[in-house]
Amino acid sequence: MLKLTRSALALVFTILALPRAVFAQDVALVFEALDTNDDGLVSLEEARVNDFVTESFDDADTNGDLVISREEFFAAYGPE
Ligand SMILES: [Ca+2]
Ligand SMILES: [Ca+2]
Repeated sequence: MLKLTRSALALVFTILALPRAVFAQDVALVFEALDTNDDGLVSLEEARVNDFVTESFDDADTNGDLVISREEFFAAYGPE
């Protein structure tokens, strides 16, 4: 069980470590991977696994409610 969890985490980490350009192409996938509790929002706690999102969290959270909604996430990280 622990072993399975570890490989699942490793997979998610690989997805989340994608460079910025690739990140934009798979933004929906990254959002799903970050939203570990599936509430449709990425909290600062959930964002912590990705340095890029953590660093830009305040900019992405445009309404300042300390979570990034799907709309905010796509606006911040999606393709132009
Ligand atoms: Ca969440
Ligand atoms: Ca927000």
